[in-house]
Amino acid sequence: MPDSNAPLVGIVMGSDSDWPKIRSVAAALEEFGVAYETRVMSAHRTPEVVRQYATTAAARGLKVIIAAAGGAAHLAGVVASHTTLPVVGIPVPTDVQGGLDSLLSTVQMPGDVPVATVGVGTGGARNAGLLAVEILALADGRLQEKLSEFKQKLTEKVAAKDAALQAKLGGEGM
Ligand code: RP5
Repeated sequence: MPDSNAPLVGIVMGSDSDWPKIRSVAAALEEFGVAYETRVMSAHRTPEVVRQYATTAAARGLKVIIAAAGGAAHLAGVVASHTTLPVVGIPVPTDVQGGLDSLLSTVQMPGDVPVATVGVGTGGARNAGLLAVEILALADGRLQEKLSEFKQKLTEKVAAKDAALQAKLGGEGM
């Protein structure tokens, strides 16, 4: 019998210094009850570990890999080169124009080796988690239902904010 607690998503990051900047990815997965594992490995400092991880991920039961790195951020691309699993890239914020270096080196993959790159920052990391949930939901009706509820709550939240703003402004406007 398959282990229902076995991780379905692998979160890998280039350094432990990345974790505080991307932990919203894990929070998103937890919201949906998706099991994940978290590892530090570097495309440049430990290339053999990355190769090993990516080439064995599918056989271990992972369905999606999320890879976060900053600067010369090649981790997601290298992981994608070694697996047929979908890979989501998180560009980690840096001091270089907020992480433009990370963004470009994650997103600008050559044709044939896709990396679904999210935005830089907390929202991007959260979206990486949500995208992984959406991928898993293609084959999981329970997750599809949770995603529909999530969308409905978003609608309600924004409607409440709109109503609050209307009340505060009291019909101001031109
Ligand atoms: C990248 O280098 C890591 O993903 C991290 O964003 C950056 C700096 O790593 P540390 O020097 O903090 O370990 O590979």
